[in-house]
Amino acid sequence: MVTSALPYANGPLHVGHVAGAYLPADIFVRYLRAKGKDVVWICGSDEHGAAITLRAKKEGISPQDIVDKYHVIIRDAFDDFGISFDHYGRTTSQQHHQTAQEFFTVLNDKGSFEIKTSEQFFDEEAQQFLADRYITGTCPKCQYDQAYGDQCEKCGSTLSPLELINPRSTLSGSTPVTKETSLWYLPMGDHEDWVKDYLQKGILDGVQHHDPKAWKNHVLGQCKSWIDAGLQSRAMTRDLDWGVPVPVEGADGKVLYVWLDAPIGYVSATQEWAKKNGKDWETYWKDDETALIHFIGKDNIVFHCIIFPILLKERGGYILPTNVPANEFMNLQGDKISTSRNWAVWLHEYLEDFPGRQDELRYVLGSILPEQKDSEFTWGEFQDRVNNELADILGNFVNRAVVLTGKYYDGVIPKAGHFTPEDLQVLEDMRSKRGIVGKSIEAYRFREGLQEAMNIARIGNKYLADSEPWKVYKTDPERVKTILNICLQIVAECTVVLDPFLPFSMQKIRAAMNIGHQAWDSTEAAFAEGQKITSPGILFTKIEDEMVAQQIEKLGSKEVETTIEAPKETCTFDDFVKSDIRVGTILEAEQIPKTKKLLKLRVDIGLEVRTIVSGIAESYSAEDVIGQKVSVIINLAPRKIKGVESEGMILMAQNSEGELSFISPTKDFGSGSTIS
Ligand code: B3M
Ligand code: ZN
Repeated sequence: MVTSALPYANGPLHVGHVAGAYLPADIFVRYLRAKGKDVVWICGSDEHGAAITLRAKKEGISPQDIVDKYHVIIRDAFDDFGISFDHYGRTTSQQHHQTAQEFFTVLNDKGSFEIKTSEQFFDEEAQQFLADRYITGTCPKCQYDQAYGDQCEKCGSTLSPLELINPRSTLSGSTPVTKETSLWYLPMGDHEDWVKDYLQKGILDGVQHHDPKAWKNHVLGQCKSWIDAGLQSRAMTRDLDWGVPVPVEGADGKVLYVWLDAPIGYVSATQEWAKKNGKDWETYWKDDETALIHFIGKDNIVFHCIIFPILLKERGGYILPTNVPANEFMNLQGDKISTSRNWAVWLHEYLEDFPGRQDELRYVLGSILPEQKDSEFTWGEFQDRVNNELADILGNFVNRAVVLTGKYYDGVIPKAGHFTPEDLQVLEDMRSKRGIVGKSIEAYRFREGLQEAMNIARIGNKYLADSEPWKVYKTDPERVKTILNICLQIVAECTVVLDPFLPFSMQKIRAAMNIGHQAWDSTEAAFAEGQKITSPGILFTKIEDEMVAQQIEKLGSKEVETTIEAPKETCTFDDFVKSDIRVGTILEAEQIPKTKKLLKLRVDIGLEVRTIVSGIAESYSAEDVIGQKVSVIINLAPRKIKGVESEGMILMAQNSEGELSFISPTKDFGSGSTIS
């Protein structure tokens, strides 16, 4: 039973997502299928939670419209990219709601939750309780000032809203009040002992469940620091109107916490798959012989390694994860991937810009997967790897082997004659790779596996160069039959061992060579001598400099989504006209020592010249502002800032990135002109 994290249906997928939880799982599952394992791979859209409702608010459409839109975009991009899920579900499906509610009911009836009434943050303007991404504030652990109510994205700490310093509503920007409500808590502390044994020793219910050494260090490390801090009770319900309703009488207006409902999505999607395929879903979730493997990104680790296992064990009868091979993050072209800055390579856009070239991206991402630490994608490396490795090594080798067979033998695979010791060595080297690659894949070392699989093409290339059939043909045509037979065996071997990584190109080769999809453990010959083959055509064309330049150009350039600040409370006209705002001209400016932001300005406001301290130095340097026309409030009471008496305030426009801009008349108006 293999799962990949359910992406939030609140935006399209980028290469970071792909490299985190999807491409590695696809390689793994394609391999298991070739091994003949009974494997099912499940994913789907995560359609609940604040990620969805906040996005809906931003786009000005309903949450249902948001998930309908992105579910299709995400599903189709996966499909197009060859991500071969057995089933891609969604958490708004009826099956899911039913399964999630039943799961909750069983736990609730068993007394697995503690129902507690307590004060929670509430936004009076929006009339809504605030949790998760609805509330931000300063992280108590690292002081980052944009931490969310459930998690600090800077230091990775998992938080509760009440821990935030300086909490603010993300809906209205206002400081929340507290209001009483009841929540269902999972008392995770009660489970600490067995969770420790399970994660640290791999022991569950007194028996060896898995080998903890097979888990990645960074995964166990994150779990350990969570457990060492003491497992806190965590609320499993939310007072919201979008989500799976809490199936308890009197719990109107309450839904399941998205991190309770989403992982159950793996189960409900398996049920949907089973129904469609005449299978029994319980084989995959309740049979001790089944290994459950979760592919995720590193921000989802504690949910899959601690919280979901507690829920599964409490529910009873379910198996627990055998491994959670989480990946770290992939950066892009020297910076963090960022949706809001459009610093991303979007999967659906790649597929449009590079039609039919899925394997190129699969190859490059597969070579740089962030398996043990963060990694980085650059378009330059993309070009290098496609041109120097895929095209020059793999593509070139396959092409030469097939073309020479066409030229000398009319496309009929020649019969091998006598094998030299070198021939036998090459065949042995080639055959040894299957086992090596298989071991790497089973250990979740996909980069290493891909590298080893590509070595088969390297062996082939070298063999061709060393044996020079184009020269030998003139003197010993019989010998060339053996050489090309061996080359074609190497090509056929590629179609098995590279298939999990490069399924599109391997399929093309198999079709051209008229060979089937061989099982991983098969020792039968891949083809019969005398069989006719055709050319698969050019497998990989080179990436031109211009294409690289275009892609780099595109980064960060599209209309950037802005976070528009919520409107302030209404104020009266009379209040407003009390402000006396004038056009001023900056005459002098100097940075205030030991400050980053402050400039001391002398500003001509027509009536007189004033000293004004202004926090603009991160956007403007002192030299730049001399002579600048600005807007000044001149009737504020004077204020001492860093020992300087400030006699007014410059009005500035500020964008969502925090950058400042002067506001000045677009005609040449003199100092002292009024603004109203
Ligand atoms: N949707 C979180 C994420 O995209 C979440 C994963 C759910 S897996 C059950 O980071
Ligand atoms: Zn933090």
